[in-house]
Amino acid sequence: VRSRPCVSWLSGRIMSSEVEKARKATKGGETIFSKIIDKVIPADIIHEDEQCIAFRDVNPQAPVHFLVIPRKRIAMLDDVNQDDAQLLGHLLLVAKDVAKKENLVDGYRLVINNGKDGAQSVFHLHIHVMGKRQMGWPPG
Ligand code: TR5
Repeated sequence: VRSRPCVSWLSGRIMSSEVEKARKATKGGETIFSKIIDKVIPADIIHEDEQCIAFRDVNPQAPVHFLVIPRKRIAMLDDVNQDDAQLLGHLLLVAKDVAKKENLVDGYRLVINNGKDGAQSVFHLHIHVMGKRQMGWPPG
């Protein structure tokens, strides 16, 4: 019986420092994003309402790169339930509206990293919105 070759999805790829950070990140406690919501630390906030805020990513992966995050402390997508359905819809609508304000007329990419394999480094749910460049597929 021939054994199957072991394929590593990371082989042949460069693991970015962001991914390395994500692989070490752990869930629990206050995050840097709570401090941004509470205005304890500064961020370039481009949208605020009663349910969420949007601010520019400090390490942008595209000419326009912002994050939409709920004020409610939700660590990751895995933790949402039916009670959060309206909030999740709201986050998507805000992502679309802010993308329009940012003039992303030729399209944009939304990303939610969930957990270690998803390369999540900050355990406060967030939607990445990236635009003003051609995205590739599949994502790394
Ligand atoms: O890897 P995930 O999906 O968890 O994404 C976390 C994102 O948060 C990364 O794209 C980081 O660049 C971004 N990030 C991290 C910090 C930060 C931030 N964006 C804006 N402002 C930030 N501050 C003040 N501090 C951070 N540690």
